[in-house]
Amino acid sequence: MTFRKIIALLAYLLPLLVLAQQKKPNIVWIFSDDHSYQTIGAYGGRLESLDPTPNIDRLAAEGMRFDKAYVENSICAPSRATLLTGKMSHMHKKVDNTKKSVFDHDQQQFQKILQKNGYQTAMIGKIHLPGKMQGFDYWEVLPGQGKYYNPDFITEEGDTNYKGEYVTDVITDRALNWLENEREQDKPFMMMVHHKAPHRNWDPAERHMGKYEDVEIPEPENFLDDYATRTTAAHKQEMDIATSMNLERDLKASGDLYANDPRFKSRYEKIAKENMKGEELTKWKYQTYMKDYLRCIWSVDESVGEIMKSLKEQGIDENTIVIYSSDQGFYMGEHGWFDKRFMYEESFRTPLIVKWPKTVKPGSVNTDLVQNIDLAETFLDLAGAPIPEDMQGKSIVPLLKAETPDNWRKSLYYHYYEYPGAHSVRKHEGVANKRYKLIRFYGQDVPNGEEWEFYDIKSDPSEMNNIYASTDYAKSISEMKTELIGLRAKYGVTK
Ligand code: SGN
Ligand code: CA
Repeated sequence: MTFRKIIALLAYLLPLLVLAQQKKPNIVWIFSDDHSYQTIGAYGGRLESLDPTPNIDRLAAEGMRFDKAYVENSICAPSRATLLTGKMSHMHKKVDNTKKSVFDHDQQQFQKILQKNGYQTAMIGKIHLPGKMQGFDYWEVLPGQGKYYNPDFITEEGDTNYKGEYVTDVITDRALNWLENEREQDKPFMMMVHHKAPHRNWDPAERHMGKYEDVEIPEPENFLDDYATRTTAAHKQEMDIATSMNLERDLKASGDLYANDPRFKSRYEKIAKENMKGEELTKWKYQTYMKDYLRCIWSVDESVGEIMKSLKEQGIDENTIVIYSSDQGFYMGEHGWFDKRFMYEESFRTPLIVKWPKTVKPGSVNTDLVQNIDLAETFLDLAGAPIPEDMQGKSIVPLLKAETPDNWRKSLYYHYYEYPGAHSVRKHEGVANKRYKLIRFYGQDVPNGEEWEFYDIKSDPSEMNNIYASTDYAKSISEMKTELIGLRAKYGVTK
C-alpha cells in the first residue's frame, strides 16, 4: 500500500473510530440511602396512592423495573463495597459498618476499569467507605453518614462546608455542575449521584414539610406483629417503632434538639399536651416517621427529575442509561419495624429501575433474581470493558434486552454479620429462591448457637409463618439446605 493510500485510509477510518468511541453510552446512576421499594409509586402496594415519586415513576415508565432485585448483606457500607467490587462481603472484606472491617481502596473496583477503558468517572454524595476514593476523575463525598443540614463534603483537594444548605440539594447541584460544566464533552461518562436521604433521622427539606400533613398513611397488615412463630432474633431486635424509635432525634417532638425549630412546633405541642401511650403512641410514631421519610424522598425524586431534564436539554438523553437503586430495602412499619439488616423481604429486596433508550422496552418489568453483586459487571458490560473473572455477579445486560439466559441464577445467597451492633440483629445467612426462603441465625446470643427459619413465600408473602418445624415441608427444607451449601461453595464462604 502506498503512503498516500495509507493516509487516505486513515482519514476515512479515524472519524469512524471517534464516532464509535462517542457512541458508547453514558451511565448516570442515581442512588439513595435506605430507600424502600414500598415508597416508590411504580412498585405499587399500599403506599402507591400517596404518589410518593412521580419522577422515579417516569423513569420506570420509560425503562425497566426489576421486581426481584436483592442485596447480599442488608447494610450500608458492605452493600456499597459490593456494588463497587462486584463481590460478596466476605470477599471485599467490608462485612459490616464498624471500624473492625476495613475497605481497602486499592482493590479492584469497576470504576477503575471503566476509567482505563475511556470513560470519565464521577462520584458525588454518600459512599460510607472511609479513605480516599480511587478510580474517579472527580469525587466529592460526605464524610461517613454526612449531615442533612450544613453538610461537609470531602474532595481530593480537601473539605468544603455548604452552610445553610440541604444535603440532597447540594448533591443534585454538584452533580448538575459536573454534568453541564465540568466533564469533557467528547468522552463517555459514568456519573454516580448517591444521596444521603432518606437515611435516619429522616430530616426533610423545609419546603416539603407541608406534604402529607393531613394524610393518613396506611399501616401494613402486620404492623402489630407479635413474632409468634419466629426464632429469637425477631423477638430481640431493637428496631421496632414502639420501643426503639425515639421521640427526640427520630421524631423531633421532644427534648432540646429541635425545640426551637418551627418545622416541628405542632409536634412538640401535641406530645406535651396529650399523654399518648401504648398502641396510640406507636401509631402516632408510625405516622410521623412515615411522613418525614416520604418528605425526604420528595427531594430525592426532584433530583431525579432535574437530572433527567438536564440530560434532555444537553441532547444526551438518548445515549444515556439512567439507573435508580438503593443500598438495600427498609421497613415501613412491616413487622412493626424501621431499619433493615434482616433477610426478610422488605430489607433483603431493593429497588432497581433502568432506563436505556432504544434498548429497554419502556414500562417493562423483569422478575429474574438479580443481586447487588451484578451491577459492577453490568456497568463494565454496558461500556464494552473487560469483566474480571473474580467478580461474583452476572451482567444484567441480557435481561435489559429481554433475553434472560436459560442458566440464569435460580437462588440467592445472603449473609449479615453486624452483631453485637446497632439494632441488635443476630448474625444470619440464608438462601432464597422465588418460592422458599431458608435462614440460619447463628453465633452470639442465639440459643444453642444456631436457629433456623423457613418460609413459603408464595403462601406467606409477609413472612409471618416460620414453618421450619413443619414435616409437610421437610423435603423442600432439605433441598434448600443443599442449595445453601452449594452457594457457600460457589461464593467461597468459609465462616
Ligand atoms: C446509624 C443509625 C442506625 C442505622 C445505622 C446504619 N442510627 O447508626 O439506625 O441502622 O446508622 O445505617 S442514627 O440514630 O445515628 O441515625 S447505614 O445506612 O449506614 O447502614
Ligand atoms: Ca443505608
